[in-house]
Amino acid sequence: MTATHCPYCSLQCGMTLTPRPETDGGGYEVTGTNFPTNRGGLCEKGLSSAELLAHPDRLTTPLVRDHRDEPFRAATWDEALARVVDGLTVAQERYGRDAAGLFGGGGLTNEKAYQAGKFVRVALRSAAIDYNGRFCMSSAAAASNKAFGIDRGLPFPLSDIARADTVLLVGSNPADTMPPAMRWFAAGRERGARHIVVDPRYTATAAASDVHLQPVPGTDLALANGLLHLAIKLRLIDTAYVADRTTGWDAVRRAARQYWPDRVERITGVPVRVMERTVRLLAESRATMILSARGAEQHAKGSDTALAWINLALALGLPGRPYSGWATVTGQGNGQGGREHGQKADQLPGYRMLADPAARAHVAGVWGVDPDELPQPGLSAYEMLDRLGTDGGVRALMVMASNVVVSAPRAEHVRERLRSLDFLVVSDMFLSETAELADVVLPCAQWAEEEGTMTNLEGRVLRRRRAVPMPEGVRSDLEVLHELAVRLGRGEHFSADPETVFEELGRASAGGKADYAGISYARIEAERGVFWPCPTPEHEGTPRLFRERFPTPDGRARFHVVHHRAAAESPDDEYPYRLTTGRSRPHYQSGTQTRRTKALLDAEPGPAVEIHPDLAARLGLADGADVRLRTRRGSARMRVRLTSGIRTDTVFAPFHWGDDQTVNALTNPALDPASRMPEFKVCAVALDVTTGEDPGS
Ligand SMILES: Nc1nc2c(c(=O)[nH]1)N[C@H]1C(S)=C(S)[C@@H](COP(=O)(O)OP(=O)(O)OC[C@H]3O[C@@H](n4cnc5c(=O)[nH]c(N)nc54)[C@H](O)[C@@H]3O)O[C@H]1N2
Ligand SMILES: Nc1nc2c(c(=O)[nH]1)N[C@H]1C(S)=C(S)[C@@H](COP(=O)(O)OP(=O)(O)OC[C@H]3O[C@@H](n4cnc5c(=O)[nH]c(N)nc54)[C@H](O)[C@@H]3O)O[C@H]1N2
Ligand code: SF4
Ligand SMILES: [Mo]
Repeated sequence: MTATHCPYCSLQCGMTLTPRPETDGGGYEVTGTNFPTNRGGLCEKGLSSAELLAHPDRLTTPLVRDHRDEPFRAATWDEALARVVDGLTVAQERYGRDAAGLFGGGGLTNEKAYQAGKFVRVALRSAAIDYNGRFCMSSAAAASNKAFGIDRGLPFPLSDIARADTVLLVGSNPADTMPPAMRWFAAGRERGARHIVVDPRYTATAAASDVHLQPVPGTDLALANGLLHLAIKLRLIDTAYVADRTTGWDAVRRAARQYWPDRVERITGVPVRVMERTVRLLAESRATMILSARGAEQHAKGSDTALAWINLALALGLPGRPYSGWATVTGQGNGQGGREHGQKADQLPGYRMLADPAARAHVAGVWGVDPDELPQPGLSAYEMLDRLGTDGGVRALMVMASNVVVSAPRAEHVRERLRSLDFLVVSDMFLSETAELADVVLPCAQWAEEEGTMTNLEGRVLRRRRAVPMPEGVRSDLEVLHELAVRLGRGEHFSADPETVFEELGRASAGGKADYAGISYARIEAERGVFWPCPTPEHEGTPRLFRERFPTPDGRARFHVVHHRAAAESPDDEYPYRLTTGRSRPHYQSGTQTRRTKALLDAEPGPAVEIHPDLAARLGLADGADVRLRTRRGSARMRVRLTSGIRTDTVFAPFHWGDDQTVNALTNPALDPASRMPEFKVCAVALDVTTGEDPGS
């Protein structure tokens, strides 16, 4: 029996894997452990995760092919890696260094994320690296950095939620996306805490709360400004806090005048009296939290929206107060660590910036290279995908831990761009929809088969331990990157040993914002995780941030003036409804893993689009009917699920499915100017009633 952590979301629930006797079907029994975040709890995804370790679809040998229209054939690692090196170097010789690139993932361990960033900058000497976290945390990250000078999802331990008197969740549905976290919300409510949910749908999370605000998708910024306007009018501002701990209030106070309640009700659809009740609950409790997630952030104005809620939190004096503050709920398993160690286009380890000469000098020193050798910042995730195969774009791409054909916006276009590449290599445990397009597929180890560290939603660095042997034929991404570096003639700069890489990562991060220098494998083990920043072995780590000061040059948090604007696409005669997208409880992300898990597939065998019965009646759609969703970018087919919990002008669909059920065939790649986040959460859609078996034709 070995204690490790779940392969899926950022809660990183503690679990043990125990071999089950062959007489009992074999495989592994998964049990939740008493880790501080999940306290024994696991959701159905974690519980069923071990089924994939020995799944019949599991890749256990590299696959190659000479032409994309041929089937794959099994190859040796030697041949596959030789092809990868050849694909990358030929593209670089033909088109320049930046023609070879890597698309990474927030599910990768800290060690792998660090190694991926270093591999691209040092072994390939290319600028072309970004990752799927751009589609996840980037708006919240941009806002946190601007306002607080640091980007750590929760600036307090998860269990603090139980101690808050008022919690507002904006665009966050933990009852489905992090079920075991609900214990902390439930504990708060038992103490009498009030919970408020802002979501166009009446979610399971909303059902467990006291107040539900149901805005038009894409209007959270106006709502936050409207609440601020009311807080000023009702004299609820914490003026002492604003004076002592912040800058920029006067301009924000003036800007808030434009958000008088009637106007905000017209924009958002939230009644004035509900806004008044909300702002009183927020201001009049001793400990108040505002928690943000993808619903508010995955917009072309996602970073300004996050800033608007931060403005409200600062005006009410919340950040740094006990059991209070603004926070964002990180998503992927290593969504937090994945954004700290340099797999982002503009970033170096320790959350340093690639364009900063001092940062370049420090990291180049640790890497043993000349700072001038390091490339400058490259393109963000969608921009990289959009330009694949074009002049100045990437021609040979490695995809590691992302299934972009399903999860990137405007997915059909992304598929076309991938097809236009000279060379595509995908590392995955399964033949994902993206791997199906590749020239070379590398079979990677699964979470429980290798050592590494993850940084959970609280900024707690934890050890994901090897619990089971790695099947023959697969390799860890860490080893693969090391071996490729060796073959590219840069092997002396790389290691394949996780602990060695972690120690180097610590040195590279030293003095940076996300400082891991004092964290070691032994400490993580002994202390059940260590919170960064942790600059020295003597430092105890930092569970709570902002107590005395903010990590800005003057120690103060910064207000920012932000204004409402319409979504990039609004409903019209041709596309009359709003589509928003997100998650359903049994499935995870692009579905590569959970669509292969029996219990999860039984629980939800296909995607369902949620439609209000009034809208359905107007369209003549019955529950369970087939419907085709159509936008300016493409179409997708789905089953109808009637629910009176959704707005009548909005439909919701999950993005966990591929082929002609790919929701991202529909979504709008309009990008946030600061974070480069696509507008996953709102676009204009038409619903076509279909008949029978093949609604597409
Ligand atoms: N079951 C499951 N759990 C997961 C994942 C998964 O794929 N499946 N993925 C993990 C990852 S990577 C992430 S990032 C997290 C995401 O976790 P969440 O952010 O909780 O999940 P989402 O479903 O994307 O979005 C949350 C809510 O936003 C609402 N919403 C949509 N548009 C708007 C809007 O304009 N404004 C507001 N206020 N709300 C809106 C949706 O109705 C939805 O209920 O979940 C993690 N956990
Ligand atoms: N419409 C819409 N689209 C969205 C979102 C939305 O809300 N709506 N949410 C966005 C968000 S928040 C996110 S995080 C993205 C996520 O979307 P993706 O980036 O596609 O994430 P996953 O499905 O987790 O992809 C992980 C892939 O890597 C494989 N994998 C898992 N672990 C490893 C590993 O250690 N190494 C390697 N090499 N492979 C591994 C898995 O089998 C899977 O195929 O989707 C985004 N797309
Ligand atoms: S909540 Fe997240 S970490 Fe916990 S078991 Fe479920 S998927 Fe795994
Ligand atoms: Mo995410």
